[in-house]
Amino acid sequence: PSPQHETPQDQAPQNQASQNQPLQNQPLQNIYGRTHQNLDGRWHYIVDPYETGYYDYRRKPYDESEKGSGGYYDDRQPKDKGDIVEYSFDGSPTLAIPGDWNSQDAKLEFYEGTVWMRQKFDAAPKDGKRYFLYFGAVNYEAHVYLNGKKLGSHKGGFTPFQFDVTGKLAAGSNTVVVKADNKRHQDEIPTVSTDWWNYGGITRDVLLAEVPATYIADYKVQLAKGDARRIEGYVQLDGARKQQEVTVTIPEANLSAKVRTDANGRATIRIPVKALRYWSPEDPKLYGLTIAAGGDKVSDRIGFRTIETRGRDILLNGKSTFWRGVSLHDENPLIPGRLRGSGDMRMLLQWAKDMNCNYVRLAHYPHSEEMIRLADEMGLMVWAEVPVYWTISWQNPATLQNAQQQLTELVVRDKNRASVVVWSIGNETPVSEPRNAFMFKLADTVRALDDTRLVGAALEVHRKGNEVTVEDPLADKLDLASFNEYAGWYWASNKDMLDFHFNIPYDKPVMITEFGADALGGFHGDADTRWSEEYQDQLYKNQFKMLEAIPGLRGMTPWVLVDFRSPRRPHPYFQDFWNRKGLISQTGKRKQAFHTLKAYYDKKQQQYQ
Ligand code: GCB
Repeated sequence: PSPQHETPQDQAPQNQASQNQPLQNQPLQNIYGRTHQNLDGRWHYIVDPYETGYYDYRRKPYDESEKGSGGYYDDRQPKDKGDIVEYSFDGSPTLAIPGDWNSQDAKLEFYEGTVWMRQKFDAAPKDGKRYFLYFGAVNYEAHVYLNGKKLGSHKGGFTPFQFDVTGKLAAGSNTVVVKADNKRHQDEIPTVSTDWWNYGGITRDVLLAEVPATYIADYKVQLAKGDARRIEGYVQLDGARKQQEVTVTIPEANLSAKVRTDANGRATIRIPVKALRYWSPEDPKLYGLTIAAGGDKVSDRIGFRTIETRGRDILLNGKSTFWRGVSLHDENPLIPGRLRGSGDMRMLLQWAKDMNCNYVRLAHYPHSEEMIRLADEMGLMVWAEVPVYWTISWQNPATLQNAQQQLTELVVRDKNRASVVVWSIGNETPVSEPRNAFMFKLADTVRALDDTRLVGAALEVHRKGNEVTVEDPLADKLDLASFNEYAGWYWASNKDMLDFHFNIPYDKPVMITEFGADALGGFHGDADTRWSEEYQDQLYKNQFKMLEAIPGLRGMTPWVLVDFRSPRRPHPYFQDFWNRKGLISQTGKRKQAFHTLKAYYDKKQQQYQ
């Protein structure tokens, strides 16, 4: 049984997707390309720190009792003047959805617990159609109720899920209630300690999708692994009549294919190509594509490119590249809060482009589908990651399942995006036998799901005297020698960091997934004064000297594009609960090191022209 995604009726076996079957309740591929109604907007909310709306006074969940009611999801009104109801969504305040709650109510800035949210919407369900209620992301555990009945639950704060609501929608007014709980737990993914704000709530879109009785549930259309001359993929139908003719067309490239799905609704696609404009950051060409089958039809915009490594080179469309990157969180510092729409997302990605980046590390968890689509369109390669971060419960099988589930949900969602070049299975996980076994399984999981992209992880370094090296059996399972190193900040300083040198014992491209220093924007001192812009700037200059001496250096994603909120950073003057390693300050102002990194990237671009 799946602890991550349960429905009352049936439960999903894990990792079905790797066996070429859709996940239970797997979201429709390309949800934005479907007929849908948007349920975003103002949702009434009730803060419920004791979970009074979920458990009765004997701590039994109402939704597991025979009556299945009594909880806040009933959205009950007093029957008459003698009736007692101790909650009311009507008259309770509202939150903008999508949007975390922490940034919308001062009382909730540090809150971790349960909040109930309610939205009403009108529906006109048609006979012969299927309906899905889709959530882009809810952090962390969501229980969802439609018209007082439970649809199911989902764990994992950054990936989408949906419920089949065919036959459950009322003609006219409907009520959806979500219980979101962002409490941290040791056995969850992520675990109790991280270095980012634990924003709670419905942080991405809520949509009601309508599809025909037989519908295109999923598809993959990408170049075959390392083969620029062949498009390869599949179409997966679901619903009433699974055996259908499927037409795939890419008109602008003069390509099309007709295939027939089997009894399981599955068809393989293979299309030979002669001439294509390959996707790259310099020319982020996307082709319009249409898939039609069994009365359903869906359109997408897809880029085609190959990505592979050869020795220490990374080849994009066969050409050696240097990845001029930066790391970023899903946070708008100007709110501050989670990104609320494509305007916020464009702002961050444009800041990266202003630094002459061709690449971003979307740390430390899946960012939104819209973000990846923007990267496709704007020409930024993407490192996509799951929140397997620091001290995970390596020995707990349910925790492993959870990590595999989140990884699967990420790959299932973004597998058609040319911008995604690396799946990252974790960050700074400390080497030990149980950890190695856990991480090896994640590497196997992701390779079984998608063999057309690189697999990475942000590893750690070890120091032996003045030598800095990577000693991690996980490195053998990865395509990149990728690691974080904090020379000059957490160890050594600007004065002595250049006494160290790197020795990276892998015949693989070296990718520095993090380095950095805190600087409070506008605070000035000399290059030895911690927290000053000058210190950060000098550290970047020293880093370039050290890193340039690594023979296999093929890219980096310094930490981090912009200052971000973190409960781990309480210093009253320099931090005030912000991590200050941004190249851009909390107010959007560029620090000195921004310009230094840009100048370095301009040079690297010339070198790799
Ligand atoms: C790291 C982590 C990152 C932190 C950063 C820091 O190694 O991967 O999440 O925010 O260091 O600032 O300490």
